[in-house]
Amino acid sequence: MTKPHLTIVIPSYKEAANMPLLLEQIHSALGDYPYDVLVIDDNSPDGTAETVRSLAEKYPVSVTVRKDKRGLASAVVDGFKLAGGDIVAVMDADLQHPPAVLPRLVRAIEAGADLAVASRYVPGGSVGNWSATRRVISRGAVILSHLLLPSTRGIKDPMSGYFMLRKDVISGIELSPVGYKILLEVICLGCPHQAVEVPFIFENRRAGVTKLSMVTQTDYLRHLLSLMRRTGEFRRIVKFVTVGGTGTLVNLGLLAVLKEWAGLHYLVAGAVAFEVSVVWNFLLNDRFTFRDRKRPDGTLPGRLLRFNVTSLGGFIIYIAILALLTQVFGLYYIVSAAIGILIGFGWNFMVNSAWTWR
Ligand SMILES: Nc1nc2c(ncn2[C@@H]2O[C@H](COP(=O)(O)OP(=O)(O)OP(=O)(O)O)[C@@H](O)[C@H]2O)c(=O)[nH]1
Ligand SMILES: [Mg+2]
Repeated sequence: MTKPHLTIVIPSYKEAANMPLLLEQIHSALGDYPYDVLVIDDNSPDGTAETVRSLAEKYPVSVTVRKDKRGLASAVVDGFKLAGGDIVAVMDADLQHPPAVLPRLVRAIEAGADLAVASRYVPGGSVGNWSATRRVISRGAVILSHLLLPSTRGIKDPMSGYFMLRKDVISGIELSPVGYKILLEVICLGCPHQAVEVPFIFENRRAGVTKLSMVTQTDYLRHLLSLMRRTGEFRRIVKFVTVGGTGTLVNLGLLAVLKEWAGLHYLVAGAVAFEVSVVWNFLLNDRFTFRDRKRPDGTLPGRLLRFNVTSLGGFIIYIAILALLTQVFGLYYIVSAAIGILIGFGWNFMVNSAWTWR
């Protein structure tokens, strides 16, 4: 059986000094596997393109030179468009992404994965000798993406710049490189069916200097927001807040009715009103906010039970604040209840998003 052709896309800017060793290492790593290398260079003044052209006699490599410096992510997107292989890999030019990992990525794809990520954050992988600051920023960035973009949660290193995919993962999707974390776009918009991670150790830059600065940190936040918008996660938050608003009205209305007309003690009325609004919120969120997220094994009563259990924390907060503000601070009980609902709200969103409709 013929092996699917692999195209390796390498964005480059001022990487002439790294090209000979990079191409040699790729070649010896892949042996006789059918591949070609596509360097997307932004008109580097150090002769990167000329160096690559001279190496084309020895290796299956070509270079596309773009007239102006449009950045790393857009270079990768252009590379995707030009790549002829059924499998496409992306890696840096500075040997921080060791070519020796390529065969393991290929094997993962051959074994059925449609996305194979070279990962610094699975056992066996590491960020090498990064400073503590850079480690913390990188970890924080991963946590933020897991929190805000649910489809990245299964991947420990969604920020990696070193990965391989089957071409059909990205065919027909509109990649918009706001930041330079192109893998985030691929995960969130390409919706790979089977993503695996292969450990690697992030090496020191071989030659040349870094091109990415702190500006990229704000780019990263803009990128996350843009992906939240494009994947519908923003709309989900708006829906959750809307449902919460109606639940609050149900809660406060019922509390007033039970206390004023039925004559219940305000804490008993509050407890009943709370449970009714919990079920109310659950049914609306289940049908509306998280409709796409039901797990195959989850049944409605099962999710309702989870929702009740997770709302227990909110319930305790609510009753405590209702009693405290009314009894100790002398607030009108409806006002105390409204404040209690508000404070339990953020907690409930986090827990339910992470557990009930994971
Ligand atoms: N085409 C193109 N490639 C770029 C641009 N900026 C960076 N690159 C390439 O993208 C890859 C990653 O850039 P680096 O500067 O190594 O970024 P980094 O790895 O986060 O930083 P270091 O750890 O300091 O190397 C390298 O292959 C760069 O040559 C650009 O504007 N255009
Ligand atoms: Mg680098």
